[in-house]
Amino acid sequence: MSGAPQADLVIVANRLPVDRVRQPDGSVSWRPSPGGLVTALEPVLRANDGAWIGWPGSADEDDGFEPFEENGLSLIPVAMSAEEVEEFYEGFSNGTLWPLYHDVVAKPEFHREWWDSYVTVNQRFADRAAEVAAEGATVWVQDYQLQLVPQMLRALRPDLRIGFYLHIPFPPAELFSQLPWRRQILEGLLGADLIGFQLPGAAANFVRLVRSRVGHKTHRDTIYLPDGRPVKATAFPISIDTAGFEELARSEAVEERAAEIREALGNPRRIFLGVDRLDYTKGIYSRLRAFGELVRDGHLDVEDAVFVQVATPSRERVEQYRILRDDIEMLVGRINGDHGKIGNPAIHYLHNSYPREEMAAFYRAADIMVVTPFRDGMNLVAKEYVACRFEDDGALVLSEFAGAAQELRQAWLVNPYDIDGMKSALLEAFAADRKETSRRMRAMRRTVVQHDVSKWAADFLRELEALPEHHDKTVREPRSR
Ligand code: ADQ
Repeated sequence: MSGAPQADLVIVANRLPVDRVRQPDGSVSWRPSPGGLVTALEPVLRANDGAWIGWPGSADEDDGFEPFEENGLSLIPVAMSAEEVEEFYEGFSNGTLWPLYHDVVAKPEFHREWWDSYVTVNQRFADRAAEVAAEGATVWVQDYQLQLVPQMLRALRPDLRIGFYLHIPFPPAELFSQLPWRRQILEGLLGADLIGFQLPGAAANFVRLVRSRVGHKTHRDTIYLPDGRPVKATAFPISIDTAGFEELARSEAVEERAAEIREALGNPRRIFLGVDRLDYTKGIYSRLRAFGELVRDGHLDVEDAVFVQVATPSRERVEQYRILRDDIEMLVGRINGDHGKIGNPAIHYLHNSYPREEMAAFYRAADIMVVTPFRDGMNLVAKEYVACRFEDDGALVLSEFAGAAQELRQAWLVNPYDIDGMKSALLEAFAADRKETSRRMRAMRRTVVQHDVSKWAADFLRELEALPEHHDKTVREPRSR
């Protein structure tokens, strides 16, 4: 392919780590949208002539889709039409797979046109990866939007080493089996040499499904395909840039901003904080209800305790997300109307996205972080909070259905379906003394410091390289970090 680099390491993800912005004069420019994934992968991409293939986030097919360099990274945009955004992205990815993989918390919709679009767009990503990857290169495909890419890519380029990582849960067979295209998805994933999941239980669900639905032989975490190629399915719990967050949290600017936030909230005794994408899997409504009842029943006083809920706008064109937003905003209005006082609303609700510095300031200002998803692959917010609490203080109330609960055992673990249980946990965390919170936080901090996102990426790539293979190139370690 003309102009495209020949990369030894290729990341294929639904989104590029930049946003495509069309200027008023019609020209196209790029705005970085940094996330944990790019922070973790940047050094290893640089050391391996790496390239990142992804959609730049706006529907457009015309121009501005040539490969380009941004901060020394080779970025390769994949275009999507408005119809594909609707059918592939909002439809099959977020209306079918997202609810199905999250315990059917919402009802998944099955539409054959959505599936057709999923196949078409996956093929486009696979074609692009096949053009860009050097002979024997490593290609790492990310997440539920691209589950067919491993098989499609292997058909085009059997010389490649292919990894896949699923950021969201992988459901039990009883739920996955509802999917009319279940076999195609399983076979799509089996194009990879290594399939990574957040938790061992998810990997086990996958292996069991392959055995029962596709009929391949399996032994522990390995699947043996009829042509003798083994596929390994195993857990790699993702993490965050722990040192980066801690450094931010220790900065004077963030410390000052945290004090400002506390001051603006009236210096209450305790600040509760929720930070989530506005998504029905995150359990925002139930947690606010639990807090509202504690205020209503006089267990908490709005002069002592305040709840700050930061909700990032998300998937706003999808009907279920619009309804969720209305429901939450109505609840916040009702709780504040019934129990707030002048200058002391019970809940501060912010529907906005913030820079990392502001997020760190929120984490520093909060005494009790409340993370209560009904189901979550990992939940990075919980880990970010822990990373920012370098004085070993602060309490974490965490849903047992977040992947993070398997590592952060010392949190106040709750069942988000049990409103009374959540109320008790919120009260316990509210009343906990410094000795108790320190004991818990110290242990959690050890986990998050030892397992950061660089380790996650290195562990995955090392395992992928170690698998028996027919390739000769290996991923080089970054020279300096
Ligand atoms: P998400 O569902 O998006 O991720 P999460 O893991 O919590 O959930 O990550 C959210 C990220 O967005 C965090 O880094 C957080 O700081 C940031 N964020 C949230 N609200 C924000 C705001 N208002 N402004 C700015 N930033 C905000 C999916 C899966 C998770 C899995 C991750 C990574 O659903 O289970 O942990 O991928 O694999």
